[in-house]
Amino acid sequence: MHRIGLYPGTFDPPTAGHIDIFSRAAKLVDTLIIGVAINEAKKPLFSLDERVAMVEHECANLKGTGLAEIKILPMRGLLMHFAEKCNANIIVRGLRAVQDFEYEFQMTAMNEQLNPDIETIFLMADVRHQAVASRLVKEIASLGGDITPFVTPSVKKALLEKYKQ
Ligand code: COD
Repeated sequence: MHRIGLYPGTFDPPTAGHIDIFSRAAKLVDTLIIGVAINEAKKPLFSLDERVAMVEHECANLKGTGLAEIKILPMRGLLMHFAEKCNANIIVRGLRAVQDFEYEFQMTAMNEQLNPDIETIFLMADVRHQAVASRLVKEIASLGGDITPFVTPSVKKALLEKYKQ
């Protein structure tokens, strides 16, 4: 069976935690689709196009490694409709601390009822990246703190430019 994994997220911006999950997921599937959600509800700092471009950049060295084929796509509408359109058979999510569990549990249980043939799997990042969250990275950057440990130099530059405006 050709395993097509869909890792959906807001990636506002992609962090060391997301990148860790990209490479773990790429070892498990034949094709990894990273679905960058429009997610108006979260009022993203970066536009959809900016986030797709950032994820493309963060995945550049995963491409051509002989692991999964990697595709980065903008995602609008319902996750499960998008997953069906992509022929995904696996949804990949990351788990950080206990507080993620409630949200992920509810989302998975409801998605499961929308399409029971698509399995959701959860991956944990390396211990150094487990606590990293886009929301806190933005908060630290906006208050002039050093975000070097949490994002790559190009995401750091993009964040600093946003907060300079
Ligand atoms: N370590 C491990 N995992 C991490 C880390 C880390 N440090 N940081 C983030 N993650 C994981 C998150 O837990 C999540 O699983 C994934 O990476 C993406 O995180 P975010 O924050 O970028 O993205 P989310 O959680 O905002 O994405 C939510 C969706 C956009 C996927 C969701 O809202 C959605 O499906 N929207 C479409 C509409 C829909 O279908 N709604 C019904 C849902 S039941």
